[in-house]
Amino acid sequence: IRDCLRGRIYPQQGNVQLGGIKEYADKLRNLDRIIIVACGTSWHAGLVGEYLIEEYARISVEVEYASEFRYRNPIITEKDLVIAISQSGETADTMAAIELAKEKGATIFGVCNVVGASIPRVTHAGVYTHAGPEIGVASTKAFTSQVTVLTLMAFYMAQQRGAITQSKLIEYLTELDAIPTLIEKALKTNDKIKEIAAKFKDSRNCLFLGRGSSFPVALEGALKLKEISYIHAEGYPAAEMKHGPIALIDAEMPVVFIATKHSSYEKVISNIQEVKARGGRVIAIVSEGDTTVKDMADYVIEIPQTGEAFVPLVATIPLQLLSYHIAVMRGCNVDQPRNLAKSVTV
Ligand code: F1P
Repeated sequence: IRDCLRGRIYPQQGNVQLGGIKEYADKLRNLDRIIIVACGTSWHAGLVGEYLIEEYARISVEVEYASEFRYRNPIITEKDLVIAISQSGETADTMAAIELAKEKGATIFGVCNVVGASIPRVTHAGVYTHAGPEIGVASTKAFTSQVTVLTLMAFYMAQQRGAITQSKLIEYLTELDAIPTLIEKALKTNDKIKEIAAKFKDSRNCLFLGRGSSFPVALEGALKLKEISYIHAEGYPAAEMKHGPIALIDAEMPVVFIATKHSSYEKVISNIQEVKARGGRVIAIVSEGDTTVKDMADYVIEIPQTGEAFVPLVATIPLQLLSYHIAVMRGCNVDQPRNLAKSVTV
């Protein structure tokens, strides 16, 4: 994230510098709709992007699985902006989605990690995440870097469209600059997470719940657990629990909540109570100093306080660590999970 931010923001001036897309400032000012296409973890980053862009820049966003989008007949016009997100920059489904959107005249931005990869070569403009090479197959730092870039893009668009005051922007950018330090703090929960992992390593299923931009974080937490430990896991918006997943809850079903102190905090607390009333075991990611959830949940992991826009960046860290420790305890190869390829090029 530090590499991602370096040289890109100047909080004193309140100016978001995104070199790769600045020639498109006019287009961004007059845009009605953005379509984000991506696969896997990158798709989850796209969902975070949707929350942020709609919240701050007030542009309507659709987030599509590239693997599905490419085979249907979506409505795309030359007025649309398509943002393609890919760590490797080689994912065949994302490439095909770009080609389809390009044929219909849309402008394409890329958010990729690998400089000179196939996707950045076919986009009109874009931003590199500069996350360095990812050793493992499952995306980790790629996700946080993609979310960082999308956060900057949301602020850039908000600034271009006059949807944010200059003083608010400076406040947000200053906060964003402090995120790497907060993540270092969040990493200190490692030993505690290892203890929690030991309790849940033999689970057969796991549910991840969050609201707002913590919903994609829940999806990503579930995907990481599936990918590297082969435990069946589902991510849901916490509000959706009562529409189905609640039927699954019993003492054998760990439920991981992202329950930080933000706008939906009270509602998440009600969801935790609903799970506890059905005998479920709760692991909650909470804001530092929280005592309310601590009294309800079986285990809490405290992360530093952040503004709402930055929760996905910090709350993801303990979830990645949880999956990592569970996978190691189950004897799984975390770098090379079975059946998974780093770049899915077919
Ligand atoms: C997309 C992705 C990854 C996943 C795995 C398979 O890759 O689904 O999110 O962890 O490596 O590919 P990319 O387009 O972001 O490179």
